[in-house]
Amino acid sequence: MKLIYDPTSTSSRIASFFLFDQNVEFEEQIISIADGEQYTAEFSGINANAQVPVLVDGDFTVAQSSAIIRYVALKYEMPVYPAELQARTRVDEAVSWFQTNFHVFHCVLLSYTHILPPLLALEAKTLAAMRAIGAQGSRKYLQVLNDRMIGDSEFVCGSEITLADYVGAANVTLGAFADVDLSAFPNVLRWLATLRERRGWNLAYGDFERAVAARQRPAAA
Ligand SMILES: N[C@@H](CCC(=O)N[C@@H](CS)C(=O)NCC(=O)O)C(=O)O
Repeated sequence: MKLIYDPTSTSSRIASFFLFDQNVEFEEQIISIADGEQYTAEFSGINANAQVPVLVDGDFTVAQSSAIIRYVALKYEMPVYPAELQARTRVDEAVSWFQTNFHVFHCVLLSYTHILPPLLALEAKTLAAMRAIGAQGSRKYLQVLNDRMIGDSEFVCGSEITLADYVGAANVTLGAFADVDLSAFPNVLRWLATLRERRGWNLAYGDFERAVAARQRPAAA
């Protein structure tokens, strides 16, 4: 099994954190989206969207980070995707929520407007409006995550880690690029601290955390 990905990509970190953390044996093929390596004929042949991550398992290829981790969890019958119908549906519900409700506001409108060149090139007024709408939605959904989804639990769907935590971690941490302050969401902070202690964290998030730290380092006088 091979994962084609870029450690600087949010969607890639969903798949890489999951695979490293769950100790799945896989080959890594790293491509640089900043250098446009997703547009080669070879890669576009694998994923017509020209996006990472992609998983290759023999003759089978699958894109979409949440489909990738679901495929691997089902292939190996992992408890991170519970077999029991209602527990499984809770995980599906949370994954879908992170990738739609949460992602649009917290990631696209709020965070990507601080880092993606095509968005940074927009008029200042447009950019400010997008960030403001994003910030409002981000606060609303962080409150839901804090109070209703994590609550007193250790993970998003209860006392055991599930696919939803791997999806959630990548989405929530992206807010660092927009200086999102999580101090009003103590359950979210506790959950992230738990995830940071896991074996797969540094392997998947090392480059990301260094990029965030470099961005926050004060400029030399
Ligand atoms: N919904 C997809 C999103 C994939 C995606 O947007 N990947 C981005 C990096 S996070 C990418 O490859 N961008 C390069 C491009 O669009 O040129 C998933 O979850 O895998």
